[in-house]
Amino acid sequence: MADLSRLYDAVLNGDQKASVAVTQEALAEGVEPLELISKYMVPAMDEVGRRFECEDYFVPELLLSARAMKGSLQLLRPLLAIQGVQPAGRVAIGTVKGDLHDIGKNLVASMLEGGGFEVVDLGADVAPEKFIEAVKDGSANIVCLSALLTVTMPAMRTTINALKQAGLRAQVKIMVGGAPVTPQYAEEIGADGYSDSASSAVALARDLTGIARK
Ligand code: B12
Repeated sequence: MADLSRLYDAVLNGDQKASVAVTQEALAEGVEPLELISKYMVPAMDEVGRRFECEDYFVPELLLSARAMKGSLQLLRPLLAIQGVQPAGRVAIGTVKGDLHDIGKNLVASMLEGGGFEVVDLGADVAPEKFIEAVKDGSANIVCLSALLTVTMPAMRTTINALKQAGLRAQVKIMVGGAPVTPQYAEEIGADGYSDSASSAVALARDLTGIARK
């Protein structure tokens, strides 16, 4: 049986080779992808954040940990998607302008795909106009906004206001999330919903689109 604490250590130490190897081993042994993400990878990133805060880690360490996390997620992402389900809705997702953090956003995108939603991933540092275009082009009925920095949270409000000004607000549900975002903030900026994790994001998207929870 693979020692899964090695996955935690690999992400914490920014060792992509090790994180990919343990992920492969664990999958071969039938460990659930979600267990790897929620019990080992996300807690490791939380610890990375704590170390960064007390200046034990600096930006290069953050980058290495992010790279290790992404290496494993690349293997897990396809497994989070389930087959043969009618699209439950179309989602346009992105990290807001000025913000480069995309790990949480990618996780939410994968989980929504796994939950049967069609997802258009606009990437990170996404200007409001790009969300508007995506809603117009692909008639997304859900827009998901992610922000990890307190200084980029206001870009969520700007994006929502831009959708209003473009006359598109009524046709989409808007979900927001990211570590510094709170339910109160979501309400204040006029979003339809907030969730603090990728798995609860699926339940929220289902609630907002009127699809019964599974
Ligand atoms: C990795 C990382 C980086 C990497 C990002 C790599 C990448 N490709 O994403 C790099 C090195 C680039 C980086 C840069 C910076 N970072 Co940084 N970073 C982090 C770190 C350690 C982890 C973030 C992460 O990936 N978490 C794991 C994921 C899974 O969690 P998550 O993003 O919160 O997502 C979950 C939920 O929030 C939710 N969710 C997320 N989005 C959405 C969206 C919707 C719609 C919903 C419903 C849910 C949802 O679901 C997700 C999955 O469960 C955090 C610390 C932390 N613990 O958060 C700091 C942190 C976010 N960074 C910080 C800072 C200060 C910076 C820099 C300014 C550093 C610098 N001096 O240059 C730059 C800013 C660059 C920029 N313009 O964006 C601060 C932010 C402080 C603040 N409150 O503003 C933090 C909190 C570190 C700290 N403790 O000080 N960073």
